[in-house]
Amino acid sequence: MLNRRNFLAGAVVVTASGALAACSKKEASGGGGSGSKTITLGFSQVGSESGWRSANTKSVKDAAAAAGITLKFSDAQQKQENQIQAIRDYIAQKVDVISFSPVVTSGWDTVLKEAKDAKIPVILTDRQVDSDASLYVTLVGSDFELEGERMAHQLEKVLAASPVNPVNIAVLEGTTGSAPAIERAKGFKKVMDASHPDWKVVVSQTGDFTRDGGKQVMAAFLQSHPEINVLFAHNDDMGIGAIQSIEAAGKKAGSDIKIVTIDGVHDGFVAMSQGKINAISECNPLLGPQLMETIKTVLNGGTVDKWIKTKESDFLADQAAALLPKREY
Ligand code: GYE
Repeated sequence: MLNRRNFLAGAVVVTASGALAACSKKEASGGGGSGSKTITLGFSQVGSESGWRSANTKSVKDAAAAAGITLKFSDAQQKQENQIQAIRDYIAQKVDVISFSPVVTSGWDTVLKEAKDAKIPVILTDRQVDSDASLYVTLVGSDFELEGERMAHQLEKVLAASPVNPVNIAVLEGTTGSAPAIERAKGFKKVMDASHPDWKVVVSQTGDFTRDGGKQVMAAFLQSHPEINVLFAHNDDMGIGAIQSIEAAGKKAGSDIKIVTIDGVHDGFVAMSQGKINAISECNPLLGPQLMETIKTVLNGGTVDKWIKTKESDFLADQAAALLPKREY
């Protein structure tokens, strides 16, 4: 139950007519049967900022190969201008479909219109944009606001087992302007406002989703706010970086400062099994198979939901050691 991995089968909504079309229209079927045309996908990745991203990149590459889809892949190094350039290159190359994980939510209208004018469908993956929804087909990715809410509920459990008073929270935010940073903060605040007037966010700043960012920013937090006793990091990597600074400051991660993070990557689970991270809310990076299935459905004229969500679980430290060997990323 806790480690559900069966979402891939259930989450893509393919209508009956879409499924039939997928059987009859050979030209977009991929996989190289006689007379079939292989699908070419242009994919612009955010970067390689975290363990989550490495697992996501591997999932996309593996799933494209398994689906017989030709993948043109580019890494934007967390820069929007690089993503816009990559998308323009894919349009010029007349790929069949474009997919990208937008580094930030805003600023995509022009390039998305260019793709639409070129009649190339765009499928967002992982992160949302704030553009008009007519400019993309669907988003395959997680509900980040819900992740923020789930994280707050995990913190409730951590504090119930080991109370602190007052609750002085530091937040390491993800990339400024990115959907996960905006939505996770929103979800967490929603639960705080509704149920925890005693929780106080004493400091909150971006660590750009990187381990080094988490380390540097936490070191500064500890200087300016020695009263911190809880850390909410928007991803595992920043939490792991922060642990280094917490230990360097002579404090105990997981007890002097409770730590809750989002993602559930291997290294996050290792830190949780050592009691240094108290709870993790999972964000599943294995979006590749769902993305390829969605691409085939769309190119074959099928119907998909506007948002194909990922199912995820929550974990507490005492579960980590047993679950670690079974983790897929
Ligand atoms: O949580 C973080 C990564 O967009 C869900 O990006 C993704 C986030 C993930 O850098 O580790």
